[in-house]
Amino acid sequence: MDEITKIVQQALEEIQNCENSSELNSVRVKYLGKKGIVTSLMKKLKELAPEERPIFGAAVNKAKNELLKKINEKLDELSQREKEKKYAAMAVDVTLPGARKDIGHFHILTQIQKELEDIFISMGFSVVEGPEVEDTWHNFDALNTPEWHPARDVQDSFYFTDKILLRTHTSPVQIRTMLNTQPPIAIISPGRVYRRDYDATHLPMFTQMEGLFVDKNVTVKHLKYCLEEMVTRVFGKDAKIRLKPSFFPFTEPSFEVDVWFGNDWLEILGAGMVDPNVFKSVGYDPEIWSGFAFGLGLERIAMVKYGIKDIRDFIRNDVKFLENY
Ligand code: FA5
Repeated sequence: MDEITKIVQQALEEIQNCENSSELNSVRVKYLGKKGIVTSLMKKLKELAPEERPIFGAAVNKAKNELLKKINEKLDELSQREKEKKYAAMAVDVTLPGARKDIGHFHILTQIQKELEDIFISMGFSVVEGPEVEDTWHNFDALNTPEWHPARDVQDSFYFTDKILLRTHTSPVQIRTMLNTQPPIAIISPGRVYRRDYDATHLPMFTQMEGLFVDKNVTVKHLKYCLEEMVTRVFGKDAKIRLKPSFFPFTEPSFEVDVWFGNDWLEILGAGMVDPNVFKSVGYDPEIWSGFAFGLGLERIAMVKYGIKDIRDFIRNDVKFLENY
C-alpha cells in the first residue's frame, strides 16, 4: 500500500510538471499504459494472500482513477493554454499601417473638365456630347461659315471625304442640340476637336467645352456674367481677364477672352451672341429667340491654372508630369 501511495505521489508530481500535451501523454503511458507502472501493480495480486487481494485491487483502481482524473484536468488546462498561444500568434495588429496600393488618379484634363462641368451645372447648364466625326453641314454651313472660310481648308482640318471630317470645334453640338430641342436651352458640351496645329500652345487634338444659352432677351451681360463666374471660380477672385472684340461667323458680336498668364495674355476662349443666321439654319425665329455661345480650350485653362508652359505635356503621357496634378 505504501508503494501505491508513493507511485501516485510520484505520478502526480510528473503530471503537474508537464509543459505540453505530448509530455502529458508520455506520463499517461508511463503509468496507465498496458505495461505502465500502475497497470503492472495488478500483476502483484497473485503474490498476495486471498483476503488481501480485494483491498489491494480496490486501492490500485482508486489510484488509477485518481491519476486519470488528474491527467484529464491537466490536459484541459494544457490544451486551453496551447489554444491561447496559437491565437495570440495569429492575432493581427489592426493599428499597423497597411500596404499602400498606388491606384492612380484622373488625368489633369479630366479633372479640369469635371471642375468646369460642376461650375456650369451649378448655374443650371446640362452636359451633352456630340460626335467627333462630323459632316461639313453641322461643322460649318449651319454655323454660318461660308465656303471661303479658312477653317474649311484642307490645310486646316482633317477630312475623310469632301463632306466628312474630324470636327474642328465643339460648336456643331450647338446645332445638334437646337435641332433636337426647343428653347430655353442651357448646355455645355466638352469633347475632343482636331486641327492641323502643332506648337507650344497648339495641339492637333485638343479639348474644347462649348456653351450655349438660348432664351428670350438674352444679352452680352448674361454672357459676361457666366464667363466671369467661371473664371473667378477656376482661377480665384484676383484673376485678370480681358474681352477683345473678335470675329466668328456664327456669333455677332464676337469676343475673345484672354487670361493673364506668366507675363503675357493667353487666349482661353471664343464667345459671342448667336448669329441670327444660325437660328435660321435650325428653324428658330431670330425675332423671338436670342442667345450667347462660347467655346473654351480646356488645355489652355489647365495651363493657366497650373502654370504649364508647353501644351504638348498633356499628351506626352509622362507619368512624372501627370503625377504632379
Ligand atoms: C472656336 O473654336 C469657336 N468654335 C469658339 C466659339 C464658340 C466662339 C461659340 C463663339 C461661340 P477658336 O478657334 O478661337 O474658336 O478656339 C477656341 C479656343 O480653343 C481657343 O480660345 C483656345 O483656347 C483653344 N484652341 C484653339 N486652337 C487650339 C489648339 N490647336 N490647341 C489647343 N487649344 C486650342
